[in-house]
Amino acid sequence: MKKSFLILWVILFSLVSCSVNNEESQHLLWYDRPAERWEEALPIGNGRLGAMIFGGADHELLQLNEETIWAGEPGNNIPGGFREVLPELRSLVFEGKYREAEELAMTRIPRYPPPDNNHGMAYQPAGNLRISFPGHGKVKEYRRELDIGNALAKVTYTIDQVTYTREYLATAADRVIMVRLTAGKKGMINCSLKLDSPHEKWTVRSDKGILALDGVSGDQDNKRGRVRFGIRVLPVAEGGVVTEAGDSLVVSAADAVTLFVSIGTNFNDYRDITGDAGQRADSVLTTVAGKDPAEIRAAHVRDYREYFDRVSLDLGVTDSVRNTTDRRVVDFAHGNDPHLAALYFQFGRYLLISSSRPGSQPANLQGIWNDRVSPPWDSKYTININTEMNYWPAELTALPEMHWPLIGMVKDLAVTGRDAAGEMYGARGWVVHHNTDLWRITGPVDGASYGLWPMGGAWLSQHLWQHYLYGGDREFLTEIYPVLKGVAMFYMDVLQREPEHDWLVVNPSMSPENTHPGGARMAAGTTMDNQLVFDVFSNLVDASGILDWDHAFADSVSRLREMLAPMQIGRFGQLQEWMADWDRADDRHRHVSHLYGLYPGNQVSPWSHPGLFRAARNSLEYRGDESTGWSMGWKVNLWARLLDGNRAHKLITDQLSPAPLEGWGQHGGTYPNLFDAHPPFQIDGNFGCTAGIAEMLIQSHDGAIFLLPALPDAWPVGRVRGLRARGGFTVDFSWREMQVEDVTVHSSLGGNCRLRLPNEVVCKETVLQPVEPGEKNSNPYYRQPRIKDPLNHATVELPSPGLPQTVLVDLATEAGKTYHLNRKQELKPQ
Ligand code: FUC
Repeated sequence: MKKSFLILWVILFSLVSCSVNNEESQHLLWYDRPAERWEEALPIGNGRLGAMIFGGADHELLQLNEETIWAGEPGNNIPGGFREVLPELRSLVFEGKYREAEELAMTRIPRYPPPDNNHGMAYQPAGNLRISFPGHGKVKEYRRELDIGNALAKVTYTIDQVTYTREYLATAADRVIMVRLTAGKKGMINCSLKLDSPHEKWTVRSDKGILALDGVSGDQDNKRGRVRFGIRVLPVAEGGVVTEAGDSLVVSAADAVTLFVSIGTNFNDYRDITGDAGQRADSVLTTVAGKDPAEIRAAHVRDYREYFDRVSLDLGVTDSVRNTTDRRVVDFAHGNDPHLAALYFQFGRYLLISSSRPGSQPANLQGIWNDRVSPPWDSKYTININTEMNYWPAELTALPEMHWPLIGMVKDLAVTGRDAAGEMYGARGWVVHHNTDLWRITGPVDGASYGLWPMGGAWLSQHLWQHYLYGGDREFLTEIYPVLKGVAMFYMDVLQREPEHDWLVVNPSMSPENTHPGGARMAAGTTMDNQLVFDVFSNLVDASGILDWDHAFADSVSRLREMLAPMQIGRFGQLQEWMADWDRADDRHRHVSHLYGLYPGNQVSPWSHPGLFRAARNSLEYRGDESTGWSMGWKVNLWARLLDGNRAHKLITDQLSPAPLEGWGQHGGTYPNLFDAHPPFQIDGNFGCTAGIAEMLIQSHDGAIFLLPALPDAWPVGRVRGLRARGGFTVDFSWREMQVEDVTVHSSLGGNCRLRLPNEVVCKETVLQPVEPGEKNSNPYYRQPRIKDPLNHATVELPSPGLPQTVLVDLATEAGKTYHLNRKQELKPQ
C-alpha cells in the first residue's frame, strides 16, 4: 500500500472515528422506512422471548416468539429394526456396494417417517401483537433503529410538529418485552392493541386491562402438539384511559404508555411439560407492573452491557456510516466501509446474547426468531454443522455464559443418546445423529441417506472441551468427564476394521450430505469422521490426564487412536474427503466437512504439517467461494486458518452482499436487517462470520496466541479489545501498517503465554523469552496439533517457505495479572 494513501487513511480514520463516536452511532442499524417484510424487521430477544419489530407508523407489528414453543411432545425417535440389518449394511459398504447399502438402510430409516416415528419437531412462533395508531398514515422524519450497544430498538417520526417515539426492549433481568410509547405533547397517544397467532388452536380475550392469548403447539409426524402457551399484554397508561373492546384493548389520550409482553409455557424440561403456562405469564406481569419503566430499562441495559462491552472492535469508520444499513449492504462490495464488517461482527454477538442466555434453550437454526409454523428444516438443531457454528463465537468473543445452553443440551443428549447407542448399534455410551430438537431426539431424521451419520455427539462434545480450554475450570471438566467418556465409549464399540488397510473406521456413515462417485452418500471412514473420532479420543485422554483418573480406560482409548485412519492427500493435491481418492475437481458442495480438521479442529497446522496445510488449501480452492450463508461463514474461518486475510475478506464481502428477498436458493448473502440468508434466513452464517472476523485477528489453537494471523489489506489500521484465547487469556491490541502496536494480555490462570506476532515487541513488566523453533509450549492448555501420520508428512520447523515471517516469544504470567507490550521500535541511526 502506498504510504501517502495510508497516511490519508489514518487521518480520515481518526477524524470520522471521533465524530461517529460522539454521535454514539457505532453500534446502530438504522432505516428510513418501516419494514414491509420479515427480513427487514429488527430482532430483539432476552434468550427466551424474541420479537421482530416492523415499526409501521400507523400499523405496528411485533411478531413474538418464545423458545420452548415447539411442535410435539416428549419422546425420542429411534427407528425399530435397524440393529438387525447393521451387520449386512457394514458388509455392503466394505464391499463397495454403496447403493445397495443405502437402499437397505432406507427400509429401516425411510425418507418419510412411518406413522410410529418422527423426524424431529418444528420450532414454532407464539403470535403477533398488532398496534394500530389512528391518523398516523402520513408521517415525517421517520427513523427506525436497533442499537446493539444497548439492546434497544426505536422508532421515531413526527406528525404536525409532534414527535412520536417508541422504544422496545427484551429484558432478561425482568423477563418481559417492554414497549414504551411517548409523544412530544401530552395526551397524544391513541392506539388499539390486538393479539393473534398462526397456530390452529388458540383463543384470545381481554380481561382486567390485560390482553390474553392462550394456545397450543402443532401436531407433527407421530407426535401430538402439547406445548401450551399463554401470551399476556398489559398496557400501563400515564394519563388517558385504557378500555376493553371485545378482544382488543384501546388506549385513549394518554401522555405515555408502557406495554409489557410476557409469554409462559408448560415446558419444564425435555421430559416434563406439566407447568402452568398462563400462571407463568401472569406472574411475570404482576412483578413488573408496579415497577418504574426507567428502572427496568436501566437494569436491562446494565445487564446486557455486562456481556456486550467485553469486546470492542474498531476497523475504522468512513462516511458510509451515514447511510441506512440496507444501503450499506448494497454498497459494501464496491465501497470503503470497514465499519460495516465491525458492525456485523458485533451484530453476531448481539444475536448470541439475545438468543442464548444461561438457563435458556440453545439458539436454533433461526436463533429464537421465527414467524412460520413450518419453518425451513423445522428451525430445529441441525448438528452436522449448523448448531455448532452458532457457538463458534461464544468463547473467542468473550461470551462463555452464552455457551451454557448448548453445553446443557449436550448433557441431555448424553442421556437420550444412550438408547440410540444401545438399540441401534448395540453399543455403550451415547450417540446422536445429524439433528435434534427441543425433545432431545437422537435417532436419524430425513431418511438414512441424510440422517445415518452417527457423529453429532462427536462434534457437539468438542464444545465442552473447548469451553474448558478457554476457561480452565477443573470443576467443569470433572462434571463433564462422563459425557466425554460416553461419547468415546460409543466409538470404541462401533469402530470397524476396514479391509484394505486395517484402519479403524465408522461404518456406515457419510461426509455430511455430499454424494460420492458410487452415487450414494453412505460410506465408511470419511475424513471428517476420522478427524472427529481422533478429537473425541484425544479429549478423553487429555481430560483423564488432567484429572489424574480413569487411566486404564484412557490407555485403551489411546491405543485405539493409533489405529484410526489418517488424513490423505489425493490426486489433485487435495485433502481427501473420502477414504478413497474420489474427490471431483468440480464439486461445489456447500459442506466442506473434511476441512473440519483445519477449522474448527486443529489437526492441520501450517507450522508442523505444511503438506496437509497445502492440501487443505487446495481442497478449499476447488470448492469455490460462492455458497449458502453458513458455508461462506465457514469459509471465512477456513481462509483465516489458511492465513489468507484477503481471501477471508473476499468471503466476508460475498456474505455481506444483498440476499434475494424471495424464495429459496443455493446462494446466500445478507438481508436488510443483517440476518444471514441460506436463503431463506438461517442464523448460523451470522455467527460463523462473527467467529471468522475474530479468527482473522487472533488464533490460539496451534501452540501459541497468534496476533494478526490473517489481516486483510482492507483493515490496515485498527484495534480490538477483549478477545479471548485458550488458557485463560484476554487480549487487547492495536495495529498499524500490518504490525502489532500495543498489546495488553490479561491472564486469569497464570502460566506461560506464548505469543506469535508479525513483529517484535517488548514488555513493560517483564522480559520476553524468544522461542526456539519446535520448542514445546509449557502451558497445559496449548497442544500442538497431533495427527496420526503414517504417510510421513514431514514435520517441519520454522521457517518454512511461503509462511509469513513471525516472531515467537514466551511471557511468564501470574494469575490475575495484566501485561503490556509495545512494538519494538527500530533504532534510528544517529
Ligand atoms: C444442513 C445443510 C442445509 C441446511 C440445513 C439446515 O442440512 O446442508 O444446507 O443448512 O442443514
